Amino acid sequence: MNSPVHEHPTVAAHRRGLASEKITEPLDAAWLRQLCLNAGADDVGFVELDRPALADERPHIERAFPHARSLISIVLRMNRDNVRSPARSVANSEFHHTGDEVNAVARRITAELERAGIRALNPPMGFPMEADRWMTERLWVVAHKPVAVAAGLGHMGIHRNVIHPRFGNFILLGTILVGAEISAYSQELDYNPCLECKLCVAACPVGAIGADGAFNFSSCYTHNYREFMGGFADWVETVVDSRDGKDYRRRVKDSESVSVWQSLSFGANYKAAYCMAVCPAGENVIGPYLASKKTFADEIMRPLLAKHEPVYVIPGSDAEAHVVKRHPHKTVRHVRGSLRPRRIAALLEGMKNTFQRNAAGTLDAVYHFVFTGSEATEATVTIRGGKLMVEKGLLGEPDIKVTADSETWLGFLASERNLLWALLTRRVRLRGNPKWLLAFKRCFPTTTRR
Ligand code: B12
Ligand code: SF4
Repeated sequence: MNSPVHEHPTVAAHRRGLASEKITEPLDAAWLRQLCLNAGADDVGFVELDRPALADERPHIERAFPHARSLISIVLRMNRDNVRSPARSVANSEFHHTGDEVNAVARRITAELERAGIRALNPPMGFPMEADRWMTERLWVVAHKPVAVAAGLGHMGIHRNVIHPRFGNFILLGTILVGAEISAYSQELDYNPCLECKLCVAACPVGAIGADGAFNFSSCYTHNYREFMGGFADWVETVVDSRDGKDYRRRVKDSESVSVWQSLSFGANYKAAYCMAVCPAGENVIGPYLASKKTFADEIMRPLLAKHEPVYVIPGSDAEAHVVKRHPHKTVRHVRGSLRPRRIAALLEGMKNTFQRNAAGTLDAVYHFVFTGSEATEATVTIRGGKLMVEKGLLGEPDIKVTADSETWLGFLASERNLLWALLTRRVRLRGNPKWLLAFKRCFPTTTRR
C-alpha cells in the first residue's frame, strides 16, 4: 500500500521504456522531413527558435510552449480553381477543407514525435484563437507567415500572403513547435516569387491592398471577415436594436440572415479572397499568365470584378470610397466597426490597423495624448502625408493636447460614453483647437448605428 513510488509497476515500465525508446538528438532532418511528407504536408522547412528573423515571434512561442527549441513549418496546397471561383460556397469549402487538413497533418506530426519521445505542440492553423485576448493583445498563438518565410517556403507578396516558389499563394500554413534541435535548418528563399503585377491590388473589392504594399487591415477585416468575430457581434447588436421582426428585416436582408446561419452552422464564410484567387505567381501557376496576360485577366479576374454582391464597409472608410468609385455595381452595406480597444496599449498599437490614409487626405497634425487613471500613458500621434506615426512620450509641439481618463476615452471610442459629458466633467480636457480632434476622428471611422 505504502510502497515508494519508484517501486510502482508504472514507474518501472516507464524506466524500461525510456531506455529502449530514446531517440537521439538532434533530430535527423531527412528523417523528420520524410515524416512530415508522409503525414500529408506538401512541403516542409525547419527553423531554429533563436533565428533573429523570428525575434518578435519568440516570446509568443515560448509562452505557448516553453520547451520549444525548433519549429517545423508545413504548407498544404489548395485547389486553385476552387479558390478562384466567384461562387463563395466553392471557395469557402476549399479554404475550410484545406484548413482542416493542415490541422490534421500538424496533429499527426505532433503525435509521431510524441510517440518517438519528443515533446511537440501544434497551434491551430487559424481558428480557434485565444478569444479572451480580444482587443487587448493578438489572438493567435503563432504567426505562421514569418515562420514559413524563415523556413524557406516562400515570401510575402504585395498582398501579404506567402507565395510558395512552386505552388504560388494557393497554400495554407501550419507550424509545429518542437522540444528538440534538428540536424539541419532551412534558409530563406533568395528571391521573392511575387511578380509585382498588382492584379491583387485591382481585384480586392475593398481596396485593402495598396500598390505600394500597404495593407488596410480594417477594410479586409470588415468585409471579408463579415461573418467572423467582429461582424457577428455587429449582427447580434442589430438583432438587439431591432424593434420587431419587420424592423430586423429592414436592417438585414433575408439573404444575409441565411448567410449568417450558414456561417454559424457550417463554418464562417469569407466574403472574398480575390487577392489570392488572381495571383499568377509560382512555377506551377504562372503558365497561363505568361501565355496571355489578357486571357488570364479575362478568365480569372473579370468574373470576380463583375460579380454583383454586397460589400461591407464602415461609413467614411477608405473601403467605402473605393467601392463607390471602382465597383459601382456592387452594393455598399454599412456596418459598425468592431475593433474597439479595451486597453490604451491596444489602442495605440491597433491605430495602424484602423487608420484610413485616404480619409486623412492632406491632414498634417501632431497630437499629444496624456492618459490618466488605470493606464497612465503619454503618446504622440503624428498624421502627415497620409501616414500615421505613434510614438511613446510627448514629442515636439502639438496642434492639440488631449488629457483623458483612460476608461472614459476607451468608452468614448466605443460609443458608450458621451464626449460632451466627458468634457463637462473634465474627464477629458483639450488644449488647442477642437477642429483637430474632428479631423482625427475622420481618420479612424469606427462606429455607426443602423
Ligand atoms: C490576423 C490574420 C488575418 C488578418 C490580417 C492579415 C495579415 N495581412 O496579416 C485578416 C483578418 C485581414 C486576414 C485575412 C486573410 N487571411 Co489571414 N490570418 C491571420 C493570422 C491569424 C495571423 C496573421 C499574421 O501573422 N500577421 C502578422 C504579420 C506577419 O502580418 P502583417 O501583415 O505584418 O500584420 C498585420 C495583421 O496581423 C495586423 N495585426 C498585427 N497585430 C495585431 C493585433 C490585433 C489585436 C489586431 C486586431 C490586428 C493585428 O496588423 C498588421 C498590419 O496589417 C494567420 C494565422 C496565423 N496564426 O498565423 C492567418 C493567415 C495569415 N491568413 C491566411 C489567409 C488565407 C487569409 C485570407 C486569404 C482569408 C480568406 N480566405 O479570405 C485573407 C487574406 C488577406 C491578406 N491579403 O492578407 C493564411 C495565409 C496563407 C498564405 N498563403 O500566406 C494564414 C497564414 C492562415 C494559414 N494558417 O494559412 N488574416
Ligand atoms: S497578384 Fe501579382 S502583385 Fe499581387 S502578390 Fe500575386 S504576383 Fe504579387
